[in-house]
Formats: sequence, structure tokens, C-alpha cells
Amino acid sequence: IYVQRTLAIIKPDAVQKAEEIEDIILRSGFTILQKRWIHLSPEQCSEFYSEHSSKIFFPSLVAFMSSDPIVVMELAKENAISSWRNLIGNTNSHKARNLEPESIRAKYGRDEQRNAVHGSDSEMSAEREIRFFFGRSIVEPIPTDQAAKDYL
Ligand code: YYY
Ligand code: MG
Repeated sequence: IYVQRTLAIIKPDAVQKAEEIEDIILRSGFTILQKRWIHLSPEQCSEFYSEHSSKIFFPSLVAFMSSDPIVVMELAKENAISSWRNLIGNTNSHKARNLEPESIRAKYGRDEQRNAVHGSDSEMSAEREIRFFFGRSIVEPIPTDQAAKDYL
């Protein structure tokens, strides 16, 4: 079984429901490897969402994400990345309510920006996003002597 890791964020519009959402996460079979509360600066939000810097919604996204504390979590599960994306649902909370009524965005999101949660969309972004908030993952394998030599 290939246990994968992904990054989840409970966004400012949903932090008051953080406990409920964490319950859903655990009941859905994820392990929460690391968790922290953080209030990002606008600069940090711009860096986190840099792939969207040219989009029309970027300034308001940065303002929203830096408006209040968030909860960031490193999750582990088999196929964690797609499993978490499926559980959170469509980016647009209204669409999520139509398409995936059981999803977290359907239940807790308001619109296409205040959509309650974030999930990494690929192995590359999961790697980058986990590192962004936690530095080196706690479950990264300790290099063997040979791997350490190869690295050097
Ligand atoms: O990965 P996901 O969060 O589902 O959507 P993205 O297309 O990557 O957009 C990132 C983030 O940007 C989204 O969660 C809310 C915000 N956003 C927005 O404010 N307005 C839009 N029209 C689209 C996305
Ligand atoms: Mg995305």
C-alpha cells in the first residue's frame, strides 16, 4: 500500500468549524501527521498562491487568506492527494452543493473563494506545500548510510 501525504488547510471562513472538519478528516481514514494554527501575512499568502498571481481574483484571495488564522495539516492516507480532493469537492461551493452534496465545501463553503478548505492538487504541489508550512516532513525516511554517501 502506498501511503501518500497531502496538505490540507482549513481557511478563515471555516476555522470556527475546525473541530467538525477534523472529525470528518479522521472518520474518512486520514491520519493527521502534523497540525498548526497560523495567521499568514499577505506576503506569505501571495507566495503560497503564486501560481494564481495573474488571475483577476488574486488580490481578493490574498486578502481573504490573510484575514484570520487558518489551520494547516499534513494528512496521510492511501492516495491521500486524490482522496482529499474528492472529499473537499468542487472549488465553487455552489457547484459542490449540486455535484457533491456530501463534500466539505458543499457543507461548509460559501462561494468560489470562501470555500472552507484547501487541498494539494498533485504530488509536486503536496511536496511544496508541506514544506512551505512544516519544512522537512517528519515522516520522510532517514537516509541510509549509502543514500547519504550518494547524496554527498
Ligand atoms: O485548488 P482549488 O482550491 O480547488 O482551486 P484553484 O483553482 O486552485 O484556486 C485556488 C483558490 O483561489 C480557490 O480555492 C479559491 C480562489 N478562487 C477565487 O477566489 N475565485 C475563483 N474564481 C477561483 C478560485
Ligand atoms: Mg488549486
